[in-house]
Amino acid sequence: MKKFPNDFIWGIATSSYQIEGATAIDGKGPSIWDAFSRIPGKTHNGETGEVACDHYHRFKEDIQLMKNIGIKAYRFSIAWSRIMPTGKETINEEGISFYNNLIDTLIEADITPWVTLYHWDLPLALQLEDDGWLGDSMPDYFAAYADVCFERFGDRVKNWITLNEPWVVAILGYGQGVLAPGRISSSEPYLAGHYLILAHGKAVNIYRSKYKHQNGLIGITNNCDWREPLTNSKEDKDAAERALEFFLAWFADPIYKGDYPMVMKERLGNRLPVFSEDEKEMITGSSDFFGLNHYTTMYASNSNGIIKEGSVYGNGGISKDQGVDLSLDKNWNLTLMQWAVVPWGCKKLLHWINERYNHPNIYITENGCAYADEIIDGQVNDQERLDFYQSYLKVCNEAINEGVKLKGYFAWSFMDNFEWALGYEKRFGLHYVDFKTLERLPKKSAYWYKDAISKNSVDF
Ligand code: PNW
Repeated sequence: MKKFPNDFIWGIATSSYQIEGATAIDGKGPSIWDAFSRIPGKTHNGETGEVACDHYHRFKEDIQLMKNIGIKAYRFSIAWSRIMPTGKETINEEGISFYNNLIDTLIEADITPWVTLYHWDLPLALQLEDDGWLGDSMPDYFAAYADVCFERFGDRVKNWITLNEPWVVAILGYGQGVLAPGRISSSEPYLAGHYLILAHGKAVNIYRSKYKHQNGLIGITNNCDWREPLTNSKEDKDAAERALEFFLAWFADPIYKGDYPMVMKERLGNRLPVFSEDEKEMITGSSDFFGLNHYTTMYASNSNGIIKEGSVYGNGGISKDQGVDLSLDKNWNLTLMQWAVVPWGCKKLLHWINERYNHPNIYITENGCAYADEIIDGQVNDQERLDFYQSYLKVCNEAINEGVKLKGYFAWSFMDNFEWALGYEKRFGLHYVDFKTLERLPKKSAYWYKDAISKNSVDF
């Protein structure tokens, strides 16, 4: 019972802007994150991803570290502007070579590449020329970029994720303005979300029609926290359900059922765009698996829109639109992100997805935690992170035994990296990075993860 299925995928994840560095060499064009992070006040201490972990130059060493802990799958993202400097047409062969070398080195190390096409680093030219995700031409530009990736890398890459967390792009990038491009609006998130879904749909359409012979899988990764009703009242139960619909069903319903949840249509009126019949047909069933990034849980109660934040990012979405108040239990342990450690919330969310979307294959494409790690006597004794992984993987194991088709798990993250607006202070890695020398050091949790992988179990 405590073992994972034999084909369970044990992975680890990163993203391009958070680790690569080398932001302006070998022909790479600027992205919105290069621009945004240079605006004074937008990131912690003015930090940027200019050097980050310098993975661009150290990827071989990094793959060796992955190999050392027995990682079977590595999820990374492609920096769109590294291979298409303006986001359109012109291809930068030096950028293509970098990802070719990365992919080849992974395969030699017996590590399966899982490639995310878009993890937030939009080519700056597309922001300036086409209004970024508010532009109606974006789905076509994204699909054309995806086409280049399938053509150049698809002979070796068999697992594709179109978009990472469209909710974050829409809400934090276009609603709260805390992430690039930094816009603040109560209607733009829903427009951006709409074009993100269509972009995903178009890319999948190209993959399935033009690259069928590559025999790969393609899907999308959405993020969602669990929302637990604060009380047993019908109002609070409805509020928790509504919060999950505004969070996850916003993106997953169109992809699994062809349209936005009714509650969003009712509450948002004309701020929520409408899919045409052709678009509905294109997006329905457009994900081969359910990619889920999950970090935390909050209580939800019915409200008239008073915003109580429980997170450094404000992961509530637009509270007024939902009529939901969020809160934390004071007994819950918090990570450095102020995200509560609530493993049972993860299990409830897995069951919610299993039921609402008709038992899809699920991959947790991110789960992890930030703590203030320090090197003491040459070691990082991150017991809290180890406990976090053990407790979350334990409920994953239980969910599998209860019938949830959870097929794999990717720890966030392989190494400490640039945590967006929060800079380098929030350490999520299984490997410690000294951002002065760029030396990497496996933490205690990395050795634990290695054991879990080798025993295919978390109870030992
Ligand atoms: C994810 N929220 O971001 C991203 O995919 C990673 O790039 C990031 O490093 C990691 O999680 C940790 O933050 C999120 O507010 C950002 O709910 C914000 C939220 C969720 C995920």
